[in-house]
Amino acid sequence: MKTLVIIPTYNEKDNIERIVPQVLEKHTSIDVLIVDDGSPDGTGEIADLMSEENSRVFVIHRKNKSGLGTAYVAGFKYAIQKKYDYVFEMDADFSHDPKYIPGFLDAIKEADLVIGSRYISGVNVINWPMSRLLLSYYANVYSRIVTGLPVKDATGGFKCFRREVLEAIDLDRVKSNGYSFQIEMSFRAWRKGFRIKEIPIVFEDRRLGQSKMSKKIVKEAIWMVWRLRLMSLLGKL
Ligand SMILES: Nc1nc2c(ncn2[C@@H]2O[C@H](COP(=O)(O)OP(=O)(O)OP(=O)(O)O)[C@@H](O)[C@H]2O)c(=O)[nH]1
Ligand SMILES: [Mg+2]
Repeated sequence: MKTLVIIPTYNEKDNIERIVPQVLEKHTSIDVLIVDDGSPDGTGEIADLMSEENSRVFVIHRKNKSGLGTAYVAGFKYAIQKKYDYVFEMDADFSHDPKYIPGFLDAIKEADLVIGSRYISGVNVINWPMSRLLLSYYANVYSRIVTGLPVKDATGGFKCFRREVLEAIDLDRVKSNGYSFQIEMSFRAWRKGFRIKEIPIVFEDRRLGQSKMSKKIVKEAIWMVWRLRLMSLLGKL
């Protein structure tokens, strides 16, 4: 089974060089695709060097910082075109520990989408300020109430899709770009009847590099869940 791990990057020079080998060593069937948005810190050049040295590393360059959602959509289209069987979403900043990858690959045998969840056995988040944790936790409660999506960690971004799920979703209609991108992808998969499974992960806050979290991302999520509910009711998803 061919697997692609998509890692979007913006200013991750301290992380990218370390995370990619850790992903590749998990299985010989795994390739990595870095989607870099012209990082001023040179992440894109580092990615190119890694790609030159390793035939399992690929890079997509986009000129400007255009958000996580569209970065993943570009990666998904690449994965579909190259016929990867399993496609991961993963952050570059070590909040998503590559050690969980084998667990995802095991779980995907019985599911179509596997989500690494911080909130299925208590709260598994390390080093987040309480305010950020509460925001994330209640964002999940809110999104579950509004959309009905039966997932405990709908904003989590450590995921593995079967290619069929990505093929079934009209990627050009995926509108959100921040955290709500995660909700939107899972919601669309769920409404199409795909099997979603959550596995527990421990999420650790980044040690290196800067957070790209913003008020805009939170605001987007607040109305996006209503949009999803409405579109689904109208059969326009
Ligand atoms: N290509 C691309 N990658 C992005 C963009 N925004 C964030 N990323 C990457 O997406 C991943 C998650 O972003 P983070 O900055 O860690 O955002 P977060 O996890 O919500 O917040 P922190 O962990 O607190 O920093 C990281 O690998 C980022 O480098 C973007 O606009 N374009
Ligand atoms: Mg992060």
